[in-house]
Amino acid sequence: VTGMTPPQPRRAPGSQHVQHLVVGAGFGGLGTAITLAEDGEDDFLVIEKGTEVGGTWRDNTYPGAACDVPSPLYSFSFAPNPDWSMSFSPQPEIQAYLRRVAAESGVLDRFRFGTAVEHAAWDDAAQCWRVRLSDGREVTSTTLITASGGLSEPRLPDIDGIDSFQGEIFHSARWDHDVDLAGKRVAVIGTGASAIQIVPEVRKVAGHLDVYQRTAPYVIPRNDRAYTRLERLAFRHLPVVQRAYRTAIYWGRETYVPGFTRQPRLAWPAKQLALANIRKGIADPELRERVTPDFEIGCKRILISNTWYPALASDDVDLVTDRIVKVTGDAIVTADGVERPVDVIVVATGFHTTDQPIAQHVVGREGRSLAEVWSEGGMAAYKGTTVHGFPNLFQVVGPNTGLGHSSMVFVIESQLAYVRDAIRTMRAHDYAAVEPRRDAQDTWNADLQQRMGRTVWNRGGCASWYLDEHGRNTVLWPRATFTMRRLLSRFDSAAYDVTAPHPTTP
Ligand code: N01
Repeated sequence: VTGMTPPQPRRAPGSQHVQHLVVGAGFGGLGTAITLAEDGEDDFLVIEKGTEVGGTWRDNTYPGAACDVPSPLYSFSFAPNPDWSMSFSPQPEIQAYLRRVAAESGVLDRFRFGTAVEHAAWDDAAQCWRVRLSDGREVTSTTLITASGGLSEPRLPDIDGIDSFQGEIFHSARWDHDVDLAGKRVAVIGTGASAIQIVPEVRKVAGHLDVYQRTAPYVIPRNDRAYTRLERLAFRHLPVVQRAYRTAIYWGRETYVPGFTRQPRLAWPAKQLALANIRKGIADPELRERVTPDFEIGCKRILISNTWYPALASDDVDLVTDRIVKVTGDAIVTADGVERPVDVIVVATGFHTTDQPIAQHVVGREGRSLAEVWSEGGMAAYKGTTVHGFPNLFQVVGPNTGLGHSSMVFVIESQLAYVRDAIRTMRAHDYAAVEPRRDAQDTWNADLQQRMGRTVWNRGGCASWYLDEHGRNTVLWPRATFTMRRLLSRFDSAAYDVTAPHPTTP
């Protein structure tokens, strides 16, 4: 027999069945859709709560939004982008790229925008996912492929009185472009990757800017430049040139960064670069001291900017390092008792990372949600992609697949190789369901966590969004990315319980 036997679920009247239901239309969801179509797996539906493709690159439109991964690494390998203008791409170019790839791939007719997955439960009798959408419809599917993003749900700070603020307030990933910042007193809370891009831009228009720093980050120079006309011509007409850039950057990063996460002495040059960046950007010794990090470099994401320190050093910007104790109707109050009036608060406080919101909505074979299962020991999956107790669930950018040093597009393509081989295997052997065995998943995670213990992320003396409440790093991949690619190159059925189709329809 060849071909997954189509399940014959009990359906609600008017419900639709598809072979594959994909959640999310960012790099992950779009890549999944294109891959499925390429394999002739045309019976799929992509559910996206936003109004178009793009994911994080659609949502993050704040001033200065740009990628901190070099452009040549930031496209699908099957769709290089000849249009990059800079060595680090601004957000509008990435969003334009994703729109173009989506339009040219011919898959958009299977995307349902403006719709969210409210509930997805595995029906063990019918061997399918039963999914309720926000538009009230029910869809059943053989596989559920979540590509809802690791950095998609804003994390709002729990600050006393913040709800009583009478001015404008919004998260960095939900920028309110209707708010005119010209001449206003603006506060930016946070000093992560988003804030360091926002502050230098907002400073140019705001009347005054207060930057609230809880932890000083390491910031190294951003070696950004516009590509020359010759380079751009080459990208367009000689794709091999961009491929060569891509290979050189990839291997340059791969040979240095994964090693330095485990060997502090290898991090020394990066630390010197960051400290020199402070000296170059800030003359005042007192301010220099306040922006100097007190943990090992690499423990948190290393940021890149040439404009962050000069912005902090400028007269119209104050760096506030006293803890925020409350927000009033028109001011922010810090632990030293100072009350700073403010018209607009930009909350650049990051995302829900170790508590993925999609996990609350996905319910497995035993009637428990992913969130419930993960609340016991933290996020865990097999090969970052499949989860014991959740048959035919595939997660693109699942637990421990994040990178601090290279491109998530590489990770996504590695995972897609695994997912497509899983689907081929299911078809070839007529499996109705595949589910990683608990022992395989446990062994995989024990190895990951053992490796993690040796990295700067766990022992570098910082609190970061990589660590969950148990202090486990369930976000990052602790090995070289080519190792990930190799380990995900084939679907390993031996690690799975497989189910033959039910002979009769329930
Ligand atoms: O978020 P973050 P982000 N009171 O979590 C502070 C990617 N990204 O949006 O360090 C006061 O890093 C918090 O302080 P602390 C990239 O992977 C990529 O900036 O926890 N402060 C921190 O300073 C990145 O790592 C690009 O002590 C509070 C900040 O808010 C990830 O997104 C661009 C607080 C949050 O920093 C997230 O970056 C932008 C509170 N209650 C982002 N709560 C690219 O260029 C939090 N903070 C590709």
